[in-house]
Amino acid sequence: MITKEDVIKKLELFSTCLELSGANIFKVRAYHNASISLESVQNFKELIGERKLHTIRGIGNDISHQIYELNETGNIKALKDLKSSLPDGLFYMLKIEGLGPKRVRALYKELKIDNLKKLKKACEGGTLLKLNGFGPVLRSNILKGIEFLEKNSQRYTVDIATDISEKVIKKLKTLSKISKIEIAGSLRRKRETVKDIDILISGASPDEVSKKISDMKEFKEFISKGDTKISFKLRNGFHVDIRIVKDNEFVTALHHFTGSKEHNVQLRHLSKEFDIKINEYGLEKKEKVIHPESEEELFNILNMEYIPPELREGRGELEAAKKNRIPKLIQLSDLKGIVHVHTLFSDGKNTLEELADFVKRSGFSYIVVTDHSQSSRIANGMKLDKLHFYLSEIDSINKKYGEKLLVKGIECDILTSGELDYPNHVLENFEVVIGSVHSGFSMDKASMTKRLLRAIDNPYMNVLGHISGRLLTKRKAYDFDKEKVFSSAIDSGVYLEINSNPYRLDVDWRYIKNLKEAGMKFLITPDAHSIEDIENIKYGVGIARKGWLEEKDVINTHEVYDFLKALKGVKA
Ligand code: DGT
Ligand code: CA
Ligand code: ZN
Repeated sequence: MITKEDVIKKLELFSTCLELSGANIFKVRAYHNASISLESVQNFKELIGERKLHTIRGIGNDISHQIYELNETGNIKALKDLKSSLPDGLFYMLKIEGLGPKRVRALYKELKIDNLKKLKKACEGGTLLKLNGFGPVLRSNILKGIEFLEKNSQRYTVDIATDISEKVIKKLKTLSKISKIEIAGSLRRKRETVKDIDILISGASPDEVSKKISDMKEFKEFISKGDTKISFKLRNGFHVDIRIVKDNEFVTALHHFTGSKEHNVQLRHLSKEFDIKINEYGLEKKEKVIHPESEEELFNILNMEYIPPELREGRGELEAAKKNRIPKLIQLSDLKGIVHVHTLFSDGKNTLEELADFVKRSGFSYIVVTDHSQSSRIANGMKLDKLHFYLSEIDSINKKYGEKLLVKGIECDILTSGELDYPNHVLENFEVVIGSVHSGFSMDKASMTKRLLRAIDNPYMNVLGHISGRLLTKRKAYDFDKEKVFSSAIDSGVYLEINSNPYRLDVDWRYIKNLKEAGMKFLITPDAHSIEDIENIKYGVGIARKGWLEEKDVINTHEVYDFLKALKGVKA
């Protein structure tokens, strides 16, 4: 059965399409209002089951029948037809901050602009300014938005890349005469987004292997087919680069194609001290070629300890490895608790019971449940009258199992004023309070900084959630004074979330190492809306590793009571 959130999204899309097509404004509003009405409906499942959606104020006969159609067929035909009558480019234009359906409609109707390219031209050429309501500030914001989309739309989030790479590798493994096969490039380094998938293969005779891959029916659109390099495009547009080398070249090639480019350049420079030339085929010393058996050996030859791929970004890892100061990086198995999980109490898909049952079956020992607070309307945030039930349910489940499987948490909105979404006497009832920004993203830097600082001052907030608000490949981070906010958080004992949602992976790993050195502690969380989502923490662990974190830097590596103690430590 379809969820309420799915219906809300579809109705909003319907309203947007109507507005883009220039439909009657009352009709546009009818769909928008219907979606708003649905947000506060508690018994959606019953109403749709009994075909009584029309009893909800704001949902008329037409719309309720379209929702039944959606539920039964997975589609609304009228919406499908309407959407396909509109140029795709309009929907890309909508991704730009400041451009809603009304403005996109005006651009389309008045200036015949229906894609980003034409929009950019109109901004640069000045025709945009002729349009009513389009001034220089908006123009500059639109240009920034286009630039962001151009830079990021060709990159993929790491979850999609991981899934695809696993499928491709599975197929490649069916070929004979392959000795080794490994992911390289940014995906092996656990970057937050990737441009393509790099795969390295070795075999006794690379050209035979290459020939076989070129003949594989599964990979359709080949871009190039060489003896050592094959590139192709998958049906979904994804690029895959495969390199095929001789068996004894595998280690140096793997190191080379893992990168990063900066790391490689620095290592090559350093190897000159040893009179060694390093490239993908081997290490060359006085005309003699050495073929290390492992990456460990490769680094050892250059008088260094092994550097895990995540650290190979050219940000001080070589110096550390020379001094044997590469940290013992955190691993997935170090995590004891799963923090930041939503349930049916707000916009999650599972019940508290199901989570408790999951903890019992999994290798983890507790879950910190953190449903949304009241202002998160779209996420079905909990009104005050619901909280008592939420909290007592958690207690009674723990009692039933005779152990603390579930911890009482909340993901509390940080309002635009910087106040939290519940008063302190309510916040007091939670064991973990994650403060998150879910609205008002377009604030200027100074106001956003003030907002975050005020939230950090709240005595009950323990954790800053997805601190930058970015949605990788989709939405830019908002700006705030990192120095001020992070140092205030450290001083106040507010810890930082590493959110493992593949679209967030927020806080950015580039800040983590310095923050750790300044005394910050972290939590690696899945921000899960279902039990399946919990698996995403592997991506957060990758980010933590990129930030040089060890087990002791991450507090959900503690068992539950020590975790709560660590969390409350400074604040108390
Ligand atoms: P991406 O694809 O943008 O997500 O990032 P990478 O790091 O996977 O970059 P990619 O696919 O262009 O190249 C894979 C690796 O090959 C890269 O990490 C290092 C190596 N590589 C590529 N181009 C160069 C280069 O010009 N110089 C050096 N030293 N190494 C390179
Ligand atoms: Ca790559
Ligand atoms: Zn959130």
